[in-house]
Amino acid sequence: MQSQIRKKLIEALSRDDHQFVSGQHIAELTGATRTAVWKHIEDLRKDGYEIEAVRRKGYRIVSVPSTLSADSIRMNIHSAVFGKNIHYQETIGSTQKTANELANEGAEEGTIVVADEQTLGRGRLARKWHSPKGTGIWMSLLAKPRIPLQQAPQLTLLTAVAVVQAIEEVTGLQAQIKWPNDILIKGKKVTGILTEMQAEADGVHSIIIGIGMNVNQVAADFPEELSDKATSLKIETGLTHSREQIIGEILYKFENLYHIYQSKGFKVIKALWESYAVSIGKVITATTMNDKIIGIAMGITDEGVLLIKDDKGRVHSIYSADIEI
Ligand code: BTX
Repeated sequence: MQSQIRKKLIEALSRDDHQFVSGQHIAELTGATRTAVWKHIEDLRKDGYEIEAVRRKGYRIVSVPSTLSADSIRMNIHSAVFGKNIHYQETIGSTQKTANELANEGAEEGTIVVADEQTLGRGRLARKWHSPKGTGIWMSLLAKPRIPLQQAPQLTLLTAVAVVQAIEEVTGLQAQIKWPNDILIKGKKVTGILTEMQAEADGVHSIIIGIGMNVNQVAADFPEELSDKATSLKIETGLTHSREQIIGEILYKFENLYHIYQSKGFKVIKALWESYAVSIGKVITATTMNDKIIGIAMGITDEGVLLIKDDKGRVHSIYSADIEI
C-alpha cells in the first residue's frame, strides 16, 4: 500500500517537467493525507532525492539519486501503458528470462523488466550479451499484440525504429539499423534487440522484446572480442547520458509506433524502418543456419522478411541470418 502511494507521489512530482505541485494536489492524486504526503517526501529525501518545498507553491523535484531504480525509471516514463509496471532488479540473470516468467504468471501488457547488470544476458542463438553493471540499458518489454505468429518479427523491426528515434531525440546521433536487430553508429553495434514469443495455436500470446543498449561504457569497458565491433553513446558523444531518460524515450517512441502499427498496420513502420536501414540497395552476405547468400538487399516484405537478389537474379527470402555488409 505504502509503495503504491510512493509510486503515485513520484508520478505526481514528475508531471509537467518537474514543476511545483501543491501539497493539496498531491494529496488528491495519491489519495493520501497531506501529512502522509509529507512523510513520503521525507522518505524520498532520505533515499537521495533533492526536493524543494516552497510555501503556497508545493513541492518540486530538483534532482534524483544517480543510481538506477524503479522510482528513478518511473520518473521518466511518459508513455501510458509501456512502463506502467516496472520490475527492477539490481542484478539479474537475464531480463528476458524474468519477463518470460512474469508473462507466464499473467503480467499485463506494458510490463517492463530492467536490471542494472545481467549475469547471463543473451543474444540470438544462445550467444552472450555483455551487460556490465551501471553502464547500459538491459530491459525487456512485454507486449500482447493480437497478431498471427508469422507477423511477430515485425515487432523487432518496430522496436529498432523506436530505438533509433530515441537515440536521436536524446543525443542527436543518427543511428542506423542492420537487419534484423542491430542498431549501429558508424558501423559499430550500440544496441541489440532480441524478440522471443509465447504463442498459441490461434496466434501470439506474448512477445518479449529485449533491448540491450550500451550507454555509458568507455572503450576500455568492452572485452577484447567486442572492442572493434561495439560502441556506446558515451563513446560517440563524449557525454554521460541518463539511462532513465533514454528508457523513458524508448518506451514513448515504442508506444507511439505500436499504436500506429495496431491501427494502420505495418506499412508506416516498414517505410520508417527502410529509411533507417543501412543495408538496403547494398551487396550483403547473409549467413543462415545452413547457407550463405550473397546479393543485393532489396528491402523487406510486409512480414519483415529480408529479400536478397543474387547475381543470377534469384530472389531469396531470409527469415533469420547474420548479415555482413
Ligand atoms: P545477437 O545474437 O544479434 O548479437 C550477439 C553478439 O553481439 C555477440 O555474439 C557479440 O558478438 C556481440 N555483443 C555481445 N554483447 C555486446 C554488447 N554489449 N554490445 C555490442 N555487441 C555485443 C543481439 O543478439 C540481441 C541482444 C539483446 C540483449 C538484451 S539485454 C536485455 C535482454 N535480456 C537479455 O538477456 N537479452 C536482451
